[in-house]
Amino acid sequence: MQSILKPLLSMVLIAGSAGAAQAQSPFGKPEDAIKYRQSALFVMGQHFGRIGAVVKGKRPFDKAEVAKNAAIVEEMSKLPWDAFIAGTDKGKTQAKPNIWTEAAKFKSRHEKLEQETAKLAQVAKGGDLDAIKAQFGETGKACKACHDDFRKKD
Ligand code: ASC
Repeated sequence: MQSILKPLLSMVLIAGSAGAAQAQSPFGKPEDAIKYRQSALFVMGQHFGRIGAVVKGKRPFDKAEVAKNAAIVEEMSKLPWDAFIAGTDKGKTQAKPNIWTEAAKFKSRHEKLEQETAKLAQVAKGGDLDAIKAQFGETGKACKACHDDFRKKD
């Protein structure tokens, strides 16, 4: 009896822990993870673009508005990364498979972005347009560095 129960028990335990590991993902479906990260990146792009319009002189400089946009950019820049879960290089996504094979490089890229957006939010609060322009440029470089390596062109 012992000899039958033991392997059965270990099978149950293995199945249980696999279930627990899967339950760690907050996303119901892989498509939801893709939609989530695209949504955060889209909102970030919209608000970054509004600052860009000011930087390019296409929209009047309103200090409070720029600060608000920069705070949203900072917050959004924290969100997409946990949604790059395994298996989500397939489907409606421009994510390149090397996100998962060069994970450390991808992490350093998004951490750089998060640092630059935090600086942008800080500088925007100060209200110095020249400083905002400079930090807008640095933040854009961080966007581009990641896109160049990890986003499909199409
Ligand atoms: C944007 C936007 C991006 C970045 C990138 C910067 O406004 O939507 O993805 O800037 O183009 O190089």
